[in-house]
Amino acid sequence: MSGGVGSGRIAADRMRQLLRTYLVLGSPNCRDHPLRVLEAALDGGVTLVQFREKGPGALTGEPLRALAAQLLAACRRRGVPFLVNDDVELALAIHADGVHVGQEDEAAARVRARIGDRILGVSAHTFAEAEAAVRHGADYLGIGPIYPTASKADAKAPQGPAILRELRDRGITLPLVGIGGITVETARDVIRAGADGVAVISAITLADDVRQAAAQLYATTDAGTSTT
Ligand code: FQP
Ligand code: MG
Repeated sequence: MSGGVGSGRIAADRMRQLLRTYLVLGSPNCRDHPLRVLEAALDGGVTLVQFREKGPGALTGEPLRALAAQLLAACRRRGVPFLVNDDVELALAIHADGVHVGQEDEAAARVRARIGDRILGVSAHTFAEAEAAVRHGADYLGIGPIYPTASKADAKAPQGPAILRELRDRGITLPLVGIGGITVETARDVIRAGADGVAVISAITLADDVRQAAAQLYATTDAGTSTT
């Protein structure tokens, strides 16, 4: 796992593997207790987890911290790294494996200085944002929204998988994960366009069978076995 004393920044190849099936979740996204949803998703094979407590009824204060610690512990039991969205303070308090920040959050370079070698993910919507995030010390970029999404109230216009191809063509080699409205039906297209993996909320958290949904996404995102 990243961030151990003296272990240095995560290697790009390891980061690519972790991005394969990336679950983003918080209590507003879950019909069941988030811990139960997370456990089922881990059973299904998710490779990385981001705690994103946003939306109607989002927890704050001590209940927020307690849930984060509980979800982190579940990930630790399975050896799956656990990142915190936006909240660097919370990430440091619970000793999370990293942080994900967007363009309107604390500046990436500042977050890098605060978190040391922990994993830093940065959202980018354009080549200019991607290029800047690379310079500011991101370990991976979250690119989206690829498709329309209901999970983020202030989401920008969907860009389609073509944005990933554009970033690759223009020389971005950092690990990339697509996010926004991705389903088991479209995950393959996102990988083919140049992503190392897919990040999803509802495709897993709102599935009738969470474990199966995670397993299907994992099976679909194997970058090495494309047959088309
Ligand atoms: N990509 C990823 C992931 N996670 C995210 N949370 C975002 C993009 C979006 O700050 P941001 O980040 O634009 O919005 P919010 O804080 O509401 O999520 F890493 F998973 F690809
Ligand atoms: Mg954010």
